[in-house]
Amino acid sequence: MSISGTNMTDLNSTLRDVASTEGLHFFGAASLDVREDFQRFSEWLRESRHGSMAWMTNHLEIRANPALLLPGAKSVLVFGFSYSLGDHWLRGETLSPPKIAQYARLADYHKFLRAKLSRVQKSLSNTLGTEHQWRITVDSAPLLERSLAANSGGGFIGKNTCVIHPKMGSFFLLGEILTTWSTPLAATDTSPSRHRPREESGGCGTCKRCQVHCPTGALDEDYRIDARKCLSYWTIEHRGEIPLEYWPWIGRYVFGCDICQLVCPYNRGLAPSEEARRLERLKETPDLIAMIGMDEAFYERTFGGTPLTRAKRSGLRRNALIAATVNDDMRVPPLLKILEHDDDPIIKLTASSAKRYLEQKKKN
Ligand code: B12
Ligand code: SF4
Ligand code: SF4
Repeated sequence: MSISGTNMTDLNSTLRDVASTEGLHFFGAASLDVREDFQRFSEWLRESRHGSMAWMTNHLEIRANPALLLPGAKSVLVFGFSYSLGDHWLRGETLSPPKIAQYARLADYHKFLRAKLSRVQKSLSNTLGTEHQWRITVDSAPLLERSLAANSGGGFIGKNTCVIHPKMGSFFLLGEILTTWSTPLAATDTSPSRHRPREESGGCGTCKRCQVHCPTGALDEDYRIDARKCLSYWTIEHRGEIPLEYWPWIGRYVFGCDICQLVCPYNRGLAPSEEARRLERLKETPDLIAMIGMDEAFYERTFGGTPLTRAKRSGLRRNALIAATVNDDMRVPPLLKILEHDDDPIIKLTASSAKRYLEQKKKN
């Protein structure tokens, strides 16, 4: 078969080489038809499962029809970037001291993954000529990325709602290239499998480990999440106070949460990805008291260029204050007197709640 004089087998292998050099473990192509999943998404919004993420209700017409993002778009190329740093779930794990989710310990994927996809796209343009239009998105447009990934053959959607590749597990990030090219590319793995698949073809079967281990009951229905109960939502996306019922778990995960993936059999024995190690920025959780008291300079120096900036300085100080409080850090009580007069209203409120939390704990 030939497209603009290009042999498809050659194109697939060129793309495979470029993707592999970039540390992208998978690519596949899909049509832009996500109507069925858009119905699921609309239902999810109707039930207010998005909590305070009001931005999720914007641009619904694009989520329903991704072709609106690029005039004449016919298909999408989906890429997966494996980011495992080798975290594992140990039986009876306490996860103390407080952890940061694996993806967030790397440089900000919105930037490095976009740069990788940009190089891939250039190589495609070089091969195919200039007749096609392209648009790169990495969690930057209102797309149903998991649906597109599953449609491209990049994996299946698990009961924890993540896209899981049968051989690579679920610790990968997604990026897309929308194109006016009606691509006939086949789904392709670009790197050798890093562990033995549980099932060649994937699927959850009767497993429910993620639902059983989610500490807050956020995976209350198969393949559906209630973000309002998810630690990742509270520590990353939510602006404002965090209800006390979630505090004990923020003492385990101060930013994001990986529990429903760490317990998944598809991630068992997953080795760290070399490219992820290269992009690692935070090797350990910074001292919580230093985080609570951090000024702009400390914040920029420590978290600048990482996904943690999504929570802003205020959100990170709030999370650190909660984690230090529930972990009985002796430095917290004297600090609360100062924090109750902090310039940031969220810190003021969290400090008052921390005081109540500690008083209550003393009584019990
Ligand atoms: C909002 C959001 C969140 C929210 C809500 C999570 C959620 N599950 O919806 C919060 C803040 C909680 C969150 C957390 C995390 N997120 Co997030 N998040 C997003 C975002 C921006 C939108 C997701 C969305 O539309 N949710 C609404 C629900 C309804 O959609 P959905 O879960 O994608 O479900 C679709 C399919 O599952 C399908 N579907 C629904 N029901 C059913 C039923 C069946 C039977 C089937 C077959 C399909 C199906 O239809 C749905 C609509 O398309 C995407 C980026 C993007 N633009 O897609 C990243 C994204 C999903 N997040 C990602 C990551 C890495 C995470 C975290 C791991 C980060 C962390 N360590 O803390 C956690 C994982 C928590 C979890 N179990 O999902 C990655 C996931 C990669 C992957 N391998 O799946 C994405 C794709 C970002 C990226 N570009 O890589 N996230
Ligand atoms: S990320 Fe954590 S809190 Fe959220 S669904 Fe998974 S296990 Fe539950
Ligand atoms: S833990 Fe089990 S049920 Fe959950 S996503 Fe993994 S295989 Fe599916």
